[in-house]
Amino acid sequence: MRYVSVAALSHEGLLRDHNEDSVVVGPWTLCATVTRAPATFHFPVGDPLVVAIADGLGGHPAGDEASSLVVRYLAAANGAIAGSDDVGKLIELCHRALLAESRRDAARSGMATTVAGVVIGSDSVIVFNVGDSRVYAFGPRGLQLCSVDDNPPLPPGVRHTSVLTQSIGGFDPAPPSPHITIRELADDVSYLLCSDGLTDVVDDVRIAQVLEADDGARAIFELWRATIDAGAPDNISLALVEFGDIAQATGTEADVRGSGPPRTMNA
Ligand SMILES: [Mn+2]
Repeated sequence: MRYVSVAALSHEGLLRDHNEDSVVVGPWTLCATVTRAPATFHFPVGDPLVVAIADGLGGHPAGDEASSLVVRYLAAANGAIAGSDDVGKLIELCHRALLAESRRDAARSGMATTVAGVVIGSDSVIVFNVGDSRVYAFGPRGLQLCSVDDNPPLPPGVRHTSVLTQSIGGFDPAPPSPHITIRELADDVSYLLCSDGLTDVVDDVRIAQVLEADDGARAIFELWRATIDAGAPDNISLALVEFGDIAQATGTEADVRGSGPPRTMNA
């Protein structure tokens, strides 16, 4: 049986005093809290599975609550996201919910977040994003950026900006236009989701090196470590989505058991 494995981590970084990123892995959410180590989840391939990262906007109030709201909405919809139309509707729903929160409480006025994620189906992967959190595919063709950064054009020599051209929530009542693409599911292509806390300080070449050398929780740990080594000025959230087959896993387990010394019943 084919399965999806997801390793994920969220960390405040070295300069920020708290984490405003949130993560959803199927029915599980991590709402603006911190994991000290990657967590790993396994799901059968079949029912739709949503995995996403939301980065609450700095400079706006309640970024942690904005990102938390979005991952909670996605988790609640997990399993019922039938296609890209549903993803678009969910993002619009999140936008309206954040605007309502903004109106209800002046201290939260303009609360906003990015989102970047995938919905894994039985034979397809929906990739979606608003803002500058990213989704990469990694496989035989190397590392490929699948999401579209909603940043304005940068002047020559400038690599990064925190300015976004659209977000979920914020001051614009019109809902954002999410970037949504559908890809064929391939077992040898994995997906890395990350907030800009990774990509502002670790370049694509280094990301590809890590994904080439490691997988699962080890790869997530090494990407986190590369960010820390680079000073980790922002919150960092990562999720790596990979595919496997339970038949292979069982074979490995049997091999390991078979290679050990014979067991006796005497405890
Ligand atoms: Mn960020």
